[in-house]
Amino acid sequence: TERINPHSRPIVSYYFPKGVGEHHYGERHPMKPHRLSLTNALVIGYGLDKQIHQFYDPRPATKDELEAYHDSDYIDFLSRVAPGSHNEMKHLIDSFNCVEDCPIFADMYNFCRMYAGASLAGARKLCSGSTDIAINWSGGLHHAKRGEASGFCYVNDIVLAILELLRFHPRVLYIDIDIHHGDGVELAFWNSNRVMTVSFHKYTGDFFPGTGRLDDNGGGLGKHFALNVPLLDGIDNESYLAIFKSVIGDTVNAFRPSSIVLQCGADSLGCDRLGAFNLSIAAHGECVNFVRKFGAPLLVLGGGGYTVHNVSRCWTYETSVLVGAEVPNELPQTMYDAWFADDYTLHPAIVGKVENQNSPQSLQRITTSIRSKLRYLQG
Ligand code: TV7
Ligand code: CA
Ligand code: ZN
Repeated sequence: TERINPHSRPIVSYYFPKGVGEHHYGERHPMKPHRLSLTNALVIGYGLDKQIHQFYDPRPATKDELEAYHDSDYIDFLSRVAPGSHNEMKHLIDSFNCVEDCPIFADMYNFCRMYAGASLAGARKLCSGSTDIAINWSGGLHHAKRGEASGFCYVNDIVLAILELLRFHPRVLYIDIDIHHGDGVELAFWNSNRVMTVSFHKYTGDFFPGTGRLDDNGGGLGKHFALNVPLLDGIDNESYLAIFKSVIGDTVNAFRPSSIVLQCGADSLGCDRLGAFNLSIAAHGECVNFVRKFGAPLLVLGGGGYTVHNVSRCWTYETSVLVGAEVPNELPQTMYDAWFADDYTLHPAIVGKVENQNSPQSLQRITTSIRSKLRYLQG
């Protein structure tokens, strides 16, 4: 494992709450926290932990910390509910949307405290100026609302981390490459001109959560400070990278963020169990590298990703990109070898079966429209 460029080594802090990967949403549920254990094993297997300045087991967030954004009656409920308390709490369970997508599972509240605690610790480390990049693959749960769960997300660690960054940073840019719209983060900062949100996502009438139109751009003081890039199935590396670099390059130029939060949902990879984009791990990682190169204090988070063996490869590769290390394509041996028995490489051929539904014309129209929206920021 060798450094690519020893002269541009950022200080990288990595947050892995011990035990976070042992939680289970349920047998048939697509969200598998186990992918976090796989990722961590690969990161250590490659020896990347030795190139990371601090490898933390952060403390779980407290109730007060969660209530910096969330309603206290909702956090009260999360702290009390347990599998089996269904009957007496049926009404509350429904009203906080803890059904189907967001089931109540064993130790759920601690799971939430762990992933939120890790994002908060990363944000605080960035605020203190003692790290350049903070990574929390267990975070990035972008759908959670102030008073309810949504889309596998209970607590919005991203909003909490951005609120923390805002104590020291005048302008925070949030970028979301999960295939789903980052609706919870957009909503929290809809009226703010200090947080600019940019989400790339699949947008059709019925794909979850159904929001994130090109012309949804914030309100009040926050008008023009939300951007949405609605895409269709099958988008390939070349088209995605072109639109990503154009939109993010223009946004950084116009907004001049003092720090950046990047949600790296890996359900935008080809062959995802829920998504149908067609990105390779290399292209997903190129988005991360493009953002890294702006050199702004950077909080990197996980998110979705439902083909577990590819998600952990992707986030391992992105960890190597962020520390500036080159790692061999052959995977290191870990206790999870059986998961990677397909070909034991970091970059397997991910052959999506979906053809690109995005025409060059439709992508050009989006790029041009966003460029003109950004002109409002300069004024
Ligand atoms: C960030 N898609 C989260 C993405 C959240 C997507 C959805 C499922 C799903 C849930 C299951 C399950 C599933 C195979 C897939 C309209 C519904 C349809 C629940 C069955 N299998 C992120 C949320 C999305 C739960 N929800 O952005 C238990 O798919 O489309 C919907 C809503 C109503 C509820 N039903 C699904 O990636 C982390 N859910 C199997 C068991
Ligand atoms: Ca997104
Ligand atoms: Zn997603």
